[in-house]
Amino acid sequence: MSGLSRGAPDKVKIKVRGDGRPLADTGSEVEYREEEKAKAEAARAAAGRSGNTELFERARQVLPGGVNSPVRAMGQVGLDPVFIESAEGAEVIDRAGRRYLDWVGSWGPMILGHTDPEVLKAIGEAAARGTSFGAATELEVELGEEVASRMPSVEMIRMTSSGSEAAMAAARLARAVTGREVLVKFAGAYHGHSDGLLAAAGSGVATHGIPSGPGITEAQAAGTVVVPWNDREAVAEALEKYEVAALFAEPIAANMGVVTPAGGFLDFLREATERTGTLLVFDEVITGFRVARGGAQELYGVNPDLTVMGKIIGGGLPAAALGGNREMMERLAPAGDVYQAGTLSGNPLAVAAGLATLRRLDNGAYERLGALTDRLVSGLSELADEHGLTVASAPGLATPFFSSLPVTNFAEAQATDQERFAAFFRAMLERGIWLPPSRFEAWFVSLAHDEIQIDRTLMAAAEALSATDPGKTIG
Ligand code: KE4
Repeated sequence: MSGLSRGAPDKVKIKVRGDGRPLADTGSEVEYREEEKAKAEAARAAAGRSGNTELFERARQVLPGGVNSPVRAMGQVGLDPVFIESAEGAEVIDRAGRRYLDWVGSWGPMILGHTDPEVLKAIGEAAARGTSFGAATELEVELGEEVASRMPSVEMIRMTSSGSEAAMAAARLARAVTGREVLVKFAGAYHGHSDGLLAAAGSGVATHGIPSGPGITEAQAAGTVVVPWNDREAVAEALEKYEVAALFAEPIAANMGVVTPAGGFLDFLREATERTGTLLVFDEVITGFRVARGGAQELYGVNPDLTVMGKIIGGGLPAAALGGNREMMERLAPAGDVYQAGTLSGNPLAVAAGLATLRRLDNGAYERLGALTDRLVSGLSELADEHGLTVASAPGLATPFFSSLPVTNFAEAQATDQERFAAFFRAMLERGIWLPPSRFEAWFVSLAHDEIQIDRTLMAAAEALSATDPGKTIG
């Protein structure tokens, strides 16, 4: 449901539901949802389908924690995971037919929203030609050309099926190119789950408070130096003390919640790595093609040596990539001697979905995404002032932190109020708003969102914050 409210007047309190029906004058979102829940439960029971709880029990028999990726679990917010059955535009729909306004967007790929007709058409046409060949295809070349035309530092890419794989390849290539071994990463940054990069990671590792140790060798752990985000002294010290192959950074951190680089920090990283012969790796799996047409490296005008990309590049299907200049990238087999491979790398369906998505992301799209983000963030910031919170954001990304102090690094993100966040999450879910179930993640804005849905989100947030703010009685 997009376009319904193009240019809705500012600050109008829209009393409308995600499906466009007017909110009953007296009814609150919670009463509406109770009605919907009762109807949906009855329909499900009649259809003889197991409820969410039973399905979760079944899932836990065959999937560790009942999920295939930890961040989907909701134990950390006091719930069983809600199983989603379908999605459409800016909404996801659970198995009981309940619709939720989606601010997760599959953790970033769905920048056009779900079931975008052009993306589905591209996938269908590709599928009709076969789903995987294990051979070179023309579309992969087109996607490489599209990415190289966008990312200032990228002349060539090597595709993988996940961001973790691409980050792992970046580490191996950096070690081969520099002849060095040590990696430096920031506490709270998440570069996927490869052994050398899992130390003090953000995202699901932070969410579940998991030590990065089990199963990782002493050597691997010792080979990774972790420093605080936005800490110039710590970076300078690490680069002086160790022979560092690569420094990994999310140029805008988004796996400790959104934490932007302090002024000049990315320029400092570029200068400090150049000075010490260290490769600078920007992990743009989240920021790439989202914060700007050419990612954060374009937004900040800082060119890394290698770029890790993912999410949007696959348009919702499994695809990711490593990118860099020709000289460095041609060290990768078969052009060079650094081995990297993948059965489904550059899969025709994922490439078709990625190309269809990227080709829609023109300047107008980024202007719209920025305007939608601004509307959401200004509304959240007003509420934050009332409730002693802070809000961080970047184009297409936002995180409300449950802290009255701005968050500049992972330690400060960890100091935010987990219980208040969890209560807020549950109150928003009751009101039909689907948020990332972790305070260490970002809300992902999409082009399928519109002003009415943003205002509905803000209305729900106002209710949810009032209902869960220990310092405020419900108005
Ligand atoms: P994947 O291996 O999940 O495709 O990408 C790993 C990755 C690498 N770099 C960054 C900056 C990332 O954010 C990610 C993955 N992001 C998480 C959510 N923040 C994915 C969700 C999940 O783990 O299920």
